[in-house]
Amino acid sequence: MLYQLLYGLHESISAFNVFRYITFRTFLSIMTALFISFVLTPYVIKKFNHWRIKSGKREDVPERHNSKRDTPTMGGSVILISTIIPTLLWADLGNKYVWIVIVALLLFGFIGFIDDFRKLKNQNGKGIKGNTKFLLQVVSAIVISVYIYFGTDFNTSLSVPFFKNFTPDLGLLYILLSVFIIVGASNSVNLTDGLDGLAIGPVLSVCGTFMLFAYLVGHVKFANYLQIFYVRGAGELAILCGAMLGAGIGFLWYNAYPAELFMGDTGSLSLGAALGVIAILIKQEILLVITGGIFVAETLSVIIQVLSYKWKKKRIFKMAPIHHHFELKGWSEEKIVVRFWIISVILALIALSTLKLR
Ligand code: 57M
Repeated sequence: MLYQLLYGLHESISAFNVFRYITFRTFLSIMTALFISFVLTPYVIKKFNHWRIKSGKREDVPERHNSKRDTPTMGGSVILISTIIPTLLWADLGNKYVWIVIVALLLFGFIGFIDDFRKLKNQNGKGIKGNTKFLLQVVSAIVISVYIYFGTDFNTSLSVPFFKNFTPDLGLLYILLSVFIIVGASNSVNLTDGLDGLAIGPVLSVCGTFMLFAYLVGHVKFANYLQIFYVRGAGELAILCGAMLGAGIGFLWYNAYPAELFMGDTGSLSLGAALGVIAILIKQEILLVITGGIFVAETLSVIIQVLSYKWKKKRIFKMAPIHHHFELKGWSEEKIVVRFWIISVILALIALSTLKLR
């Protein structure tokens, strides 16, 4: 909104030409998100404590988690507000891609909210039924994917990191892949969200990586030079990624050990889905698997554990997702989280190397 307003004045005030630049608006978007997040979060923590919006008792958890039952949850609502407002202020609102990600944030945020709300009401950690939640996610992902396919000039070829000449065209099958990526990313971030700062750290590294990629794929000269797909209009997503980055950093300030606020499913489901949608829109679907490697590892640990228990009646990990395994091995929460962050940063660097190594 401010972008349209201020840039609209550039003919009378030439300095306002600066609002044309995505880089400048991305910077403003990060700053606005940080500001909203730092102002709003302490207030929300106070209110949520007062209204007893607490994460409640969990069963069979590593012992230390019992002290966390009074930590307020649903902090994802602040992340959503601090992401969406700066995006509406600084992005080009005529850009379809920006709206697709906003809709994904809202749809999945709403599913997460219903789940968090149910858990809160029941006070036994039980939210909406697993199947119902999954169905809602799949339906939302289908709506988004079908719109991307039919409602935009979408290129259904896959970009394979390290192989510039291998770009298989999936055609209509792309919708299936897209649904899988969105639902998978949403649930993976949710599974990872079990220790203070554990999910938001890798979300930030993926988001930062995508912010740069969005800018590059949306810029015809850079895209041609780097031999990546050019996606006209995708540069505006850098502004949204910037907002998510600022909102996430603001949230981490309070979610860092010992957490004063959890994001809840409102945050984890929506952030995961948004990262999936952005990966699709900037044509970096496979890169999401590399840069979001922590989410992939957490999910694989659950799949391996469940399969191994079903077939061999034996557990591979002391407990899945894998962060619980390290907890039960006696690692401190801070050590696990910081090490997972370090791995995320390394993965982001590997993702960046794909720009040149192809
Ligand atoms: C939700 N939620 C946290 C908080 C957060 C299939 C199975 C592997 C599913 C998995 C599962 O339910 N995972 C998703 C994890 C919970 O946090 C809330 O939930 C939101 C995210 N959805 O924002 O509101 C607790 O996590 C801790 N936490 C922090 N800091 C944070 O910043 O410490 C969260 C955020 C919080 C807090 O204690 O209360 C959660 O873990 O419940 N299930 C599991 O993870 C279960 N694993 C399991 O059953 N493993 C089995 C098999 C099935 C693979 C095995 O290994 O044999 C664990 N969950 C529970 N108990 N409740 C195991 C122990």
